[in-house]
Amino acid sequence: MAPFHESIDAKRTVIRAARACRSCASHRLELVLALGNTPLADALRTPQQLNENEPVFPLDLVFCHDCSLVQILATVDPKLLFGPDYPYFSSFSPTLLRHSRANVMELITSRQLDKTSFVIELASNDGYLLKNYVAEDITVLGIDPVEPCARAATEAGVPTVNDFFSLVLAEQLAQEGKQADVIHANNVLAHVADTNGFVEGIALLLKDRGVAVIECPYVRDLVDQCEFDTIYHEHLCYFSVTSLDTLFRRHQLYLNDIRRLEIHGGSLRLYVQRFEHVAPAVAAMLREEGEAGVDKLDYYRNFAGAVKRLKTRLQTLLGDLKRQHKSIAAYGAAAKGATLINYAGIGTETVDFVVDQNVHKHGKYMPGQRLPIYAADQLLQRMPDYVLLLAWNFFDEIASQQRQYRRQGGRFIIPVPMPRIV
Ligand code: DWN
Repeated sequence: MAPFHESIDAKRTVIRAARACRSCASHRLELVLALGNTPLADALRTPQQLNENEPVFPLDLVFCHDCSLVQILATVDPKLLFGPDYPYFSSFSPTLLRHSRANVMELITSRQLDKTSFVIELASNDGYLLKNYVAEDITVLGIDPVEPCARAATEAGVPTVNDFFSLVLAEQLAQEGKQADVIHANNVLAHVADTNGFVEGIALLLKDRGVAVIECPYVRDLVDQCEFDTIYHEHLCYFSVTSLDTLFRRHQLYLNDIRRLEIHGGSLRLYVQRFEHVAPAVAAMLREEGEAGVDKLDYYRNFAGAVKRLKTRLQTLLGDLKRQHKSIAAYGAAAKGATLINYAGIGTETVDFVVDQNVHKHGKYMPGQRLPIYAADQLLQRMPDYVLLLAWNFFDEIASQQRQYRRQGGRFIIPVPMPRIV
């Protein structure tokens, strides 16, 4: 494994190490899981960077005793996390495209959106979701800080502001009269350094009867399914309904409806509005969380142990296969994959290469372990005996796509919630 080095500027790029809750500012934070000094999960290495120092940052998951928000302590500069080399383009996941289109079409019907409506998406990526509104002649505005994503969206016909969403930008848009009937914010609320400013900005940009439709990973799936690999520096918060409800009410926003989703290993879809009209589904989930103790530290006490057991089981499984002289590759140069391989120390001595359909990742190397990344067709070309599924959240899609690999005897290793061969 390539040496980790505390890069000379690492300290300057941690913009917040204070031990205060990101939501309620409480100092009553308790450690749940320490994953150690870890490279940035989406900071793929180019061939030229292989001999350079790779910045690593502490990855410590803590629980707030006052508002029950689970979060990491370090905040890495967003400009470093979501710079021009950020490799994640949503449109490379067909499952995500279908999921997003269904969400849009349902909202167009349920909210009777038409040519007079206005829809904003925060972290709109490459226009993967908003393009569905454009096709229905509904006016949209994307906001995304990653220049290549914003460019791809604009080229796809989705007007996009290339910037981070913030309270300042929200104030500017509101002054321009750009309040929205619908605001989408998928997999971004957990990513922002200024959690309260982000939510306040949503409140400012929503029309009185508008709705913010927000998707984020659900902390119960993280804990119950041992999805520790979804912990990385881009994900600052790990939300429960309890912590979300507290956060929104602080800004006179109300979690009026909710859905549990399978996407990304288990997520929540939140329907947030400026008036209170809470559906029974929200009350039920809040009650269930209270009964399960999600708002208490005890609920998280066994998580670290479960993660360590998963790591040992995976290391043993892979070690046994290597002792049998089996060849192993991996599928999905995913951010979660970087957490998994670096925490479990899975390097090129075990995994020969990773494949991915995202062309922007080809020819690069996974952070830390520096596994080479190739196009997905290399699985059939090279026929490894086993493939560690780093993008396990898309198993159905990938298994279907790789039917021929499996027909020819290839087997997948699914790492969570417990490593198993299928
Ligand atoms: O929050 C985030 C989640 C939503 O997406 C971001 N901060 C970063 C990113 O996390 P991730 O990289 O773990 O997400 P995915 O979408 O689980 O990554 C899947 C990877 O697998 C992508 O690189 C695309 C690739 N893929 C593929 O090669 N073939 C995906 C599918 C469905 C496929 O068929």
